[in-house]
Amino acid sequence: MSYRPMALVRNGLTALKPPPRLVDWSIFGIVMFEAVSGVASFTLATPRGWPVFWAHRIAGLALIGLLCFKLARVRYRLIQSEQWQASTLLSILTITAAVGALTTGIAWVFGLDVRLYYWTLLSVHVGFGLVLVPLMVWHLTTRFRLPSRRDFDRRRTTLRYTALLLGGAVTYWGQERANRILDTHGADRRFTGSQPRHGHGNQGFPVTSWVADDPDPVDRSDWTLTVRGDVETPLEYAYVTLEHGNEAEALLDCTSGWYTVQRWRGIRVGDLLDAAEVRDEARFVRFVSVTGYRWSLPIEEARQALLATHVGDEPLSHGHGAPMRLVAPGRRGFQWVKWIDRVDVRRRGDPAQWLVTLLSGFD
Ligand SMILES: Nc1nc2c(c(=O)[nH]1)N[C@H]1C(S)=C(S)[C@@H](COP(=O)(O)O)O[C@H]1N2
Ligand SMILES: [Mo]
Repeated sequence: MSYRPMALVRNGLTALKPPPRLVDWSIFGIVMFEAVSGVASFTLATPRGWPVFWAHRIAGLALIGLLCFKLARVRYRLIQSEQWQASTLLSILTITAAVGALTTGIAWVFGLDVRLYYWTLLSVHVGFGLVLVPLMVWHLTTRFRLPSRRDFDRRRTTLRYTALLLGGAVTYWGQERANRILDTHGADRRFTGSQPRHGHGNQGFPVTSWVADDPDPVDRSDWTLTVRGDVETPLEYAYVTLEHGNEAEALLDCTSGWYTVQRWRGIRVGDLLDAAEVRDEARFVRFVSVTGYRWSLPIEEARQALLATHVGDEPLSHGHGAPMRLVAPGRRGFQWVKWIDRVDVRRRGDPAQWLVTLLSGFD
């Protein structure tokens, strides 16, 4: 043991390093955790969901430590071309996806707001994550080894993982401190990671589609809103009868990484349901776009939602969902269905809606 500072750091790191197989399995475990928490985070819009975002960030930073151990171990296999095998390419792709996901994630926390083509850095981060998962599974199957009993010294293993996660937590805390001290855009992020868009009305925030939905403009004079399903009185409204309604301020938080607070105007879903005389057995309200894109809310929540015709005193533009779009406070942007022409009152939820939001717009 030497007492020169570098040697101390090196010895400290070596003491933290779990056995190789455990490193491999931990990397796999964290990547899976990141995938699951990342996907789950897309459905969270209220501050209650913050632990998921924090866990995702801390685990991601802890992953850096594990990747360093791993890369230190396999570096010769990667840099000496005599040692290359078919699986080396897979390893390199896997590393690239992991490093891509980590760097874009970290840059996003610092508030870097560049676009690649038209994707935000956060969307690129998600993209890297989505390719990383199958690569990781494939990579693991080419060199499959279970960890052995010997790999688990209980005290040491606990200590090492505590240190790794604490390291991740402290690093994330440091990142947030740095954001505030340097006053980066990262400091304005919501707990979801979304950055603010401060304008008002149609021009105040971007037009976004979840995947590929992109209908032709809907002619207001041709358009009607239908309310049907588990109701005593199915209804059909023309646009002019819906124009004057309630106002509400609500926050739209898109999973591509921005949010906006706007004043919306339209008709309260609760009023529509009362007019249609909902039957007792009704449990869900499904909002359906002219494109087929749709989302359902539990009926009590739906009552509080708004079917907006206006934003910031302007009639909705086509891109923002004219003639009518859902304003669902407490829900993520992809659930705020645009170009709505039908409201279905139902007894059941609609699991297929998940798939439809992804596929709608593809022919
Ligand atoms: N019909 C339909 N509604 C949709 C979408 C879509 O692709 N199709 N995208 C959703 C997503 S992902 C978001 S963030 C918001 C964006 O609303 P905006 O374009 O008015 O900003 O609309 C939602 N409503
Ligand atoms: Mo979105």
